[in-house]
Amino acid sequence: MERYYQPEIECASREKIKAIQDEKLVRQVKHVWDNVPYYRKKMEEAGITPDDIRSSDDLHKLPFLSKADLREAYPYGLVGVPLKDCVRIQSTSGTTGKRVVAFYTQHDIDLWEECCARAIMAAGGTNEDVCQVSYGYGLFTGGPGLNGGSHKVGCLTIPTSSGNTERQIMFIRDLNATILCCTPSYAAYLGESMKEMGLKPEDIPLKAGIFGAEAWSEEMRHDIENTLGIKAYDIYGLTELSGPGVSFECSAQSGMHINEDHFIAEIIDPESGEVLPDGEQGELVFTSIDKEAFPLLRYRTRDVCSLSREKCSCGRTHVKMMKPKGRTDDMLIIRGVNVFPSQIETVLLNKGYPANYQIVVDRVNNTDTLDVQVEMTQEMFTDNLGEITARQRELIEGLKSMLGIKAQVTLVAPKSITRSEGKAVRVIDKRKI
Ligand code: DLL
Repeated sequence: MERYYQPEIECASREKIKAIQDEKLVRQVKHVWDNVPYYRKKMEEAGITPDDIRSSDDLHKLPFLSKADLREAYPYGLVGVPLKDCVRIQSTSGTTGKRVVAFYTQHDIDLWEECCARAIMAAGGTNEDVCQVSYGYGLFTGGPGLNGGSHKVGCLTIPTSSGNTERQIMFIRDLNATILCCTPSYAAYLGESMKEMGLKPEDIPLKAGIFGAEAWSEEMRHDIENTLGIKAYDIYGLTELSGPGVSFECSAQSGMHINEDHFIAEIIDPESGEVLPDGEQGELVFTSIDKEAFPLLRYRTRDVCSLSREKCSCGRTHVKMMKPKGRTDDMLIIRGVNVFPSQIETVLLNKGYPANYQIVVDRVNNTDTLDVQVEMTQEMFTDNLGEITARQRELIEGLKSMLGIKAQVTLVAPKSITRSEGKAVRVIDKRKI
């Protein structure tokens, strides 16, 4: 078990981390040049060869890869090893266009599960723990990734997958689950259901949760921690790079350490592609320096966040990414103003509403409209119109000062917004543009 807290790597000096990255990057670029004609062509078009990449300082010379490239190269165009050496595929839940299909060798699976094992250990997990994995299993990477990590740590693993909320709660209680892995929106839903069953935080054996796969606010973290009586840790990842575990939170709960021995992170200006200094917000770009089957160089994630190299109280030295604010592609532009769903969530939760909301955007008479439908809690629920109007007005003002634009607010009855067992659908954009 101790193998998965690896201070010699996770707490290594910057020089050592850079040396690891330099060596692996040079090797990876050569591997891609030799085995992935799609990317070799991109390098040739950019006028570079593997000889131009002598260390991670040369990373910026490499061309970017985007989701459009992944679609164009679908399904095998970016695979870097013979198919007989691949043992698995996973795929994104994307609803538009072609799905992304990622390939893994056994080495890639081991590396991925090791990243998830590090995340579980950073959340305080040991082989004494019972870990319930309530992320979906199957093509989605959440279930398989955390399941593998949990095995590596030696936790007793309960592979419930998502759904069947009553059974989830029964297993947590009967089998004394101490760690819960699922999306934050599902964790909130489980908490709500437990409350309805009359369960208090002290009736639930859980001590930690490892929640990710979607953006969630600090306010939502506090709500989940209070309802379940746990510490809630963030975990980040994407199918293209393996799945969950690209980065994870530690005891400091302030940003996620990126597994820098496997991935090099950069932040770029999404418009110009220029690399931005630490601390500045922009689009996150990753280079996987260890993967064999699906080795992506400079992959643009579309996730918006910043990086921090400030000293962390946990002792880990790997760079931290701050909670992603959202994605460049789910950032809404409403009447010319950039709006992230997470900003709206912050306002709602700060005012005591649950994280059950939906954002409806439309265009009426050539003007964008923003309607935020928010569920009231049972305690707030009333048929007193004056009270509802006052509540709506308060939210409209809160949203105006956060976003700088006016939104409509509709308060709806408790439990009227569909709950999600996986990633929540927060935005309905009806504009035909
Ligand atoms: O969501 C992998 C995952 C599973 C991560 C379980 C964490 C836990 P995809 O379905 O390919 O993979 O979606 C990847 O989800 O680019 C982000 O936009 C978003 N995302 C993932 N984790 C977080 C997070 C999985 N902690 C896309 N915070 C990414 C914010 C997240 N967004």
